[in-house]
Amino acid sequence: MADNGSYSGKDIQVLEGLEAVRKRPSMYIGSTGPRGLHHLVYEVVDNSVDEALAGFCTAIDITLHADDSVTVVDNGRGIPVDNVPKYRKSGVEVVLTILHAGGKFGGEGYKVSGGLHGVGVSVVNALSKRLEIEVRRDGKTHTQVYEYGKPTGPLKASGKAKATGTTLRFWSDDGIFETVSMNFEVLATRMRETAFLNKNLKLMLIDERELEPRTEEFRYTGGIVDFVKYLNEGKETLHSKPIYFEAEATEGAVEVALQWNSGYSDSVLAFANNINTTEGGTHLEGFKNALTRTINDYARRQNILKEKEENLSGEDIREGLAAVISVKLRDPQFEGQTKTKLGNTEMRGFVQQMVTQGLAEYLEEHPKPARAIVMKCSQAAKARAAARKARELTRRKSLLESSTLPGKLADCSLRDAALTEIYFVEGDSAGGSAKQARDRSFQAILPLKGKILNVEKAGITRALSSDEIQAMITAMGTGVAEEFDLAQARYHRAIIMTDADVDGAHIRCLILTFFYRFMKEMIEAGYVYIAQPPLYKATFGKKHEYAYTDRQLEQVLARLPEGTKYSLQRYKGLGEMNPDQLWETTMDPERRTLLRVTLDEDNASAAEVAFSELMGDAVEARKLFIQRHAKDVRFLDI
Ligand code: 0RA
Repeated sequence: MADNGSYSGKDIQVLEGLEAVRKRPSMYIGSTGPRGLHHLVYEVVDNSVDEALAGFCTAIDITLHADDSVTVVDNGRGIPVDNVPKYRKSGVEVVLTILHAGGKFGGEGYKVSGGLHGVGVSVVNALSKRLEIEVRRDGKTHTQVYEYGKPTGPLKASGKAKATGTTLRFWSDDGIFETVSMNFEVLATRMRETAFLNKNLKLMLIDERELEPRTEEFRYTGGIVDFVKYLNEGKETLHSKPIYFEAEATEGAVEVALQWNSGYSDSVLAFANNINTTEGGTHLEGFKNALTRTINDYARRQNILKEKEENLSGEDIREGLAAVISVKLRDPQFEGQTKTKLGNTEMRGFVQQMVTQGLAEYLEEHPKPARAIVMKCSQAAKARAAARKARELTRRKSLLESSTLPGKLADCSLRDAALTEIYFVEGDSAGGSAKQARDRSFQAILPLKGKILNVEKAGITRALSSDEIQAMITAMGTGVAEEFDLAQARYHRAIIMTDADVDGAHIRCLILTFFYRFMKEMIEAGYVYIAQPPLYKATFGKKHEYAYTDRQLEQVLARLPEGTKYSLQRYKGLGEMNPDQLWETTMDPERRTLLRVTLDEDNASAAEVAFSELMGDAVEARKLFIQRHAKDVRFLDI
């Protein structure tokens, strides 16, 4: 036995397993930054969600404590406490100390784990300074404590337990993680998504770190129908209720919900066993095939699409579409670069058949919305044809003109895109300072007239006829939308430089929206940045220091020896800085700080919702969004 003093080969294997996790944490959780830290919570919660999928758990509570530990409580069956003969340990200890043990026993049902993370709770244990587990099962409460992955004693049974369930509290190891402080909003987004995908499961997120504890409850009786409503929140929709189908067979279970809005962008999200399959896969292919065929068939039958007209393309049909496809299967195959592409071939036909049948029925039974949907698709086709023509014209124009670059662009002299950068600057006066301040060998400046067009509202055809937008596109050199080619980028850093005030923030949002909708790959490639001009300059004697936040200013002033006299300048805009100051604070690569703009990969829908709520038509949605995120700018993980 393991605890009679002799050390079995199996124990050594266990320690080596968890030691390997501590040595190379990134191999198991992706990173030791904030993203990896949050994965610890997802891992624990996913295990409880597996209990819910198996039909035994209805509520999960997540508490963020003041000491940065996290507790996850569920009302499932409880992790088995009996001895597992193969390991000669309790089930609890097996789950907590053996890599990938979670799914090994306890059998049937769909599981979240085994996908993207699915590394098992043992990884959380390995990366925690301390972990306390309590299992309520067989009428008793069983507890055990671990430190750095090792049990401090055996699993002890005590007291009576009326209900069943598991409580797990862990203290992330600050010797491994860059930070151990969880972000409420990041976890809330994930919990909301989990709640959408598991109808009726109740998730509570409780933050005890503030004086006033903050609680949010996520429970959606409509499941993915509510998810689609959420994606379309504040938008004008073409039909009042999302269309919904579900089917279950030997292949697994499929649910689809979809609803068109009057906007231009689509958000089609596909999940397999609750894992967001951002690389798509067979379920998404089946859905797209069915959608394109069924809508075209209907449009022809109704003679909205005339005999000599071409078929509507998939893209035309998906314009303004919000959809969620959620499949659950017993043995999911995850492929692709990030293991987020579903490979099971049986799913293509299964989803395709269900959507074809369900959608055809819906269209027949709801002639009014059906007509609105098909008209919208056919308008999209016409707009796309017009936009193509407009783009061809711009291209031809640029071939004819000797200089194809916009007149306002002060280009740099180096031609190697990997070495060069372009500043998008708010206003002509700041543009002028930036032109004087820059190092012209590698820094290009494009001044932009105040508020550029909001491409979220305008749509592609109008956007392409705006001078400012055209200037940005030609300066970048990449083209847009289907014609986008990252390899043609004329600069590998596109830096947004706006005033540090409300207007500046608005213009920054407009430029970010432009990149997100027209050149998303620029963001994905990590080519888009935000410049950070200082807010204050404190001068004392012959010296000066810049401060970029109010807090930093306090720190700068606090460091001054007592009685030192200083003067303070508050910069209201970039224009108030002279070129030298602009160079040393904001543009000099040796001294500046740039924020790289990234999309939160764990929450594909978050950026989508953020942009449409913030930049779209609906004023109410925008107000709500701003109120909700007033203290939190992490919707874009910049
Ligand atoms: C293995 C088997 C069974 C349940 C669990 C694991 C389980 C794990 C976790 C992790 C957090 N909460 C959990 N709840 C349950 C099935 C046990 C049985 O057959 O009764």
